Amino acid sequence: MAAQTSEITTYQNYIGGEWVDAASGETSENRDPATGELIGLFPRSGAEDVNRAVAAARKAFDGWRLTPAPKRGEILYRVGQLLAERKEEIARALTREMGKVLVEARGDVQEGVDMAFYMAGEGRRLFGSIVPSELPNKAAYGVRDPLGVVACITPWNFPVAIPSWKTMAALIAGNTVVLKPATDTPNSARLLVQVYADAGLPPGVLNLVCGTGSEVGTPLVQHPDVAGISFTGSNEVGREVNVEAARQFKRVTLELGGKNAIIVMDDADLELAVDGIVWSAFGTTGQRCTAASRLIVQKGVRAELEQRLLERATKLRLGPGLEETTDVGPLISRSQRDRVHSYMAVARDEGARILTGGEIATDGDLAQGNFYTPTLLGDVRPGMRVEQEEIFGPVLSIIEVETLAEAIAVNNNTRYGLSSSIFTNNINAAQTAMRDLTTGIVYINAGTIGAEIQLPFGGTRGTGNGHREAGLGALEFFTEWKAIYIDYSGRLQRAQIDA
Ligand code: UN1
Repeated sequence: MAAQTSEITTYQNYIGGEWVDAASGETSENRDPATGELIGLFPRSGAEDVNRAVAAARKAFDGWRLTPAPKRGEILYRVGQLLAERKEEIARALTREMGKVLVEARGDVQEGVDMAFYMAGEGRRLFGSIVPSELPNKAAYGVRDPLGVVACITPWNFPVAIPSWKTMAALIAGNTVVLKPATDTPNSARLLVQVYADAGLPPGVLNLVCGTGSEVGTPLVQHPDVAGISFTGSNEVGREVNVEAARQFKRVTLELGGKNAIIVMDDADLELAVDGIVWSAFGTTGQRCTAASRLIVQKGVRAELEQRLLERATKLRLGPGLEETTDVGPLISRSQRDRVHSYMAVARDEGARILTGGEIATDGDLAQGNFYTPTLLGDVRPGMRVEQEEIFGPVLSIIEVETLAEAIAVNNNTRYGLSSSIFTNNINAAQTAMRDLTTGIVYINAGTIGAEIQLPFGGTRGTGNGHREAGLGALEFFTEWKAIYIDYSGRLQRAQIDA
């Protein structure tokens, strides 16, 4: 599975139940975003590896499809147990590779555990539908069939949770899988795949191919034997995936980010709101699709809330996620850090004010990593780029509004629609918000992050293409309905024609 030279470990793909090098023998470096240290070398795979993985998944499909779903579920239960046992070890590796603070990395793995148990239970349900026939002595029911071989293309910000969401839902439904993890986080995916292998998943049912989007993702999406694609990542790449897949009428689910807002009304519990805002805006260094990057605040409490946030934001401690004292870890990469920073000039040009932060953090050891100071932007108005574009960093834009109706309109007016929240103690305002906020997820008196796996996850508008992950929504995506009619009358009965 891994070859160790003096210090550098070289890791492999997992195809047909075996750990193997990329066909080309090439590798790419994987570095710790907090320290710049080399974690290991991972396969730089290409079309040849994709072909092998898809062939292995195709070969395994009939065996897996015909394995009773409760038995598939038993393997997922073991996956859940092993993930729970290895939680600390995997969380540490995840933090080292992705940067999020350890307490959040544990949550990331826990989300995999939760999904394993949830989907394992679905192995004894996978409900279809039984309906009466319009004709006598005839039965009618609908069952769920797997799609076949599916591709799961996953991002770096939830390197265990999101591969778990996708693969577990796909597998319980009887699909076989090729998993392509983000180039920045192959190690977390490798550890997850090892858990599957140790839990007894048959060879070829789940395959891991590491590499870039253009070298692995594209041939995977284009492969004629891949029936469905579940993709989480950027808007731009999601569009390409969708267009490519459309050429072959493939089913695609896309999760492409957000520009999520927290609304705070004059009557809100401000202390609670501050906790929710800091957690949602700066947790995971703002690198969640669900992160709050806008605060829409009613006029009466704007100044006070801003002041309280300023106090909290300036106290946040930057550092490696493995250190207990760290509140905010690094950004994933230099290029991401620079991209976040480029928004400061944009903000200034448009007339926003940097209340705190707005700088690349370079004090002492921070210079080795990709750290960015938690940033509050004041005087932001609807329509500004910092109010509309996903920044994916620790940057919160503060927008003042007069009324609930205005707050809801500002929230809804972006190209994304993933998560939103409102802090209020007015039941009518909360009820109105639940009805009128047009995001896929809505929170009352909580921040925008922290969705639980038993409900559908996803959003409206540019956040996706209408599908949902997690909960039962995931099974809708990973199964094909088959309607079955059984005529036991012994004669020809014509629907719609015979009385
Ligand atoms: C993501 O950022 O893509 O709701 C996933 C949350 C997490 C999942 C986020 N449970 O914040």
